[in-house]
Amino acid sequence: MDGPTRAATRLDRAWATLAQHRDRIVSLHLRDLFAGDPERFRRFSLRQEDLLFDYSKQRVTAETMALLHELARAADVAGWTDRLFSGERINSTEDRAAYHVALRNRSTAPMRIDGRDVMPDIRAVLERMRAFADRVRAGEQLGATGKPLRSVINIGIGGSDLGPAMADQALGKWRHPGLQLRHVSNVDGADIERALSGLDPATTLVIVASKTFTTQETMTNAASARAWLVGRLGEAAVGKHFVAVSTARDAVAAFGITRENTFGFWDWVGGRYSLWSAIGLPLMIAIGPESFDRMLEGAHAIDRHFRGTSLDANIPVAMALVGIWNTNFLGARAHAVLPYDHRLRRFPAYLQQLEMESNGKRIDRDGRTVRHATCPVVFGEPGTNGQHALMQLFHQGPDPVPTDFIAPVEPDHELSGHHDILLANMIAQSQALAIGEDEAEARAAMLASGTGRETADRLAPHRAFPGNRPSSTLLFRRLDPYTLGRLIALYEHKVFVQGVIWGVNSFDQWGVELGKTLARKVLPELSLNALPAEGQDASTAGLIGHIKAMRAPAP
Ligand code: G6Q
Repeated sequence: MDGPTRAATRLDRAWATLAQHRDRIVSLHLRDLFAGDPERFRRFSLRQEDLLFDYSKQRVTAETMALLHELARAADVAGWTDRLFSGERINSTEDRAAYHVALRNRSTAPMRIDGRDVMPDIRAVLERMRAFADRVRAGEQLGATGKPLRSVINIGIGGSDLGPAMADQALGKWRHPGLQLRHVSNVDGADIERALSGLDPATTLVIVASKTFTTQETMTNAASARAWLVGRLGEAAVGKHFVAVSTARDAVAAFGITRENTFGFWDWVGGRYSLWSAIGLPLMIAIGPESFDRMLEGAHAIDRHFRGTSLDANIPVAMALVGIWNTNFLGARAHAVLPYDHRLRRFPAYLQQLEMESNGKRIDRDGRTVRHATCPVVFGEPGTNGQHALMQLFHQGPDPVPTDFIAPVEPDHELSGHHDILLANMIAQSQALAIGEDEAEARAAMLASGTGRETADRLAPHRAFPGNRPSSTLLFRRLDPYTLGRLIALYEHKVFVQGVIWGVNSFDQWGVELGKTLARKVLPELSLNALPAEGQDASTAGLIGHIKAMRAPAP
């Protein structure tokens, strides 16, 4: 047998062994697992500095984890991790490296792509970002009329928006008090209208963040912002009020943004992995270069943990493997992320892109259809809000929704009472999901509180909680830039490991292309003067026709 065939056989065997194991333990209830092992929390929780990952409420045994580790070995997670960290072109469909780990490399080690160390370029851009951010923060970056720039609008979408927007909200406490930062992503004019409203163009800095500088939404919003500024301050003001973050220098220059105001990055930085690059500029302006550095350090600490820790103590590996177990062996098709920290309320949306754009694939790296499920639907809401909305389905719906609970042990506010209530609720939710309450217990509780027997019998099935619903809990001391960096990097590496095991390229996103092409065709057909749409399916033609009919002036 040659090497690749041997590896494929080993992988097939690992999947098959796990399936047999699942059949043997699928009837075990988390109640029994906890009752049978007082040490379960210790056995199934991992630590990195003050960060705790508790996966004891996952439906796994020691044997499950051992078999999942064998799956990771059979899929060559270690080899792929080496390729990730050595700048190989692992994004095979775009023939690029995926080298976000270099962006936050805080060591003196070189990081090479094709033999060339990229660290000097990374450090040079970071230095320019720091100098610019410091000037804005100090009120030394002046607009066309000589006033300091005090409002910053970041225009970008997808990877050029979600990271800075999420992190800005998460780290509001670190934000410069004299600056306001707004984020615009949607091509819906309501978004930019809201962002510009009430702003004085003379004190506004617009950051156009687009790797390609061709994205329709971003360029449309940038043009509107430009028109808004030029209308009030004149064409010559553009150079003082617009900054670009992009890899496309020529397109940036054509827009009228100077080289001095352009912050570059590289094709090996994927959009959804780009917060660590110049895409983080609005965040750096808001929280300051030192806090931004702390975020990079946090991510780097997780890079070291991921790379240097054995499979059985490795948090991103454990996150990935329990996700694979839930998706591929227990049949879960959704995954919820519930931050019990209101500042992290955009974190689920951020992870939605990270996970679903990376691993929402059905074709493997070799162009074949995958034989197993890949990325589940990822969604979430902050706790405790979610408890009063979507969690009904988690507790009593027919299908389990594996859940990640995330919380800081210490709050960053002085209000008494709140934080313990928050944490108590989070712990109670994971307990209710895991342990549940059967019909007999529900009936007994009703009888004890004075409900009549007939009513108790009738309501017992409605009030029972089956339990055995898996969740993990991530706890850390405080939410600060360092820890936010760690959290993001944990999920990045989780996604990476899952992509390796599912055999997909986690770093392309061809799924967004067809819609873009079709939108270009539909756009002119919406014009009132356009002839009725030809070659469109009946629904598309019908919708276009309906919009035009509603817009047509009354006869
Ligand atoms: C992310 C994707 C995508 C991208 C946006 C914006 O990984 O590549 O979300 O970030 O489409 O692209 P531009 O930065 O080129 O405008």
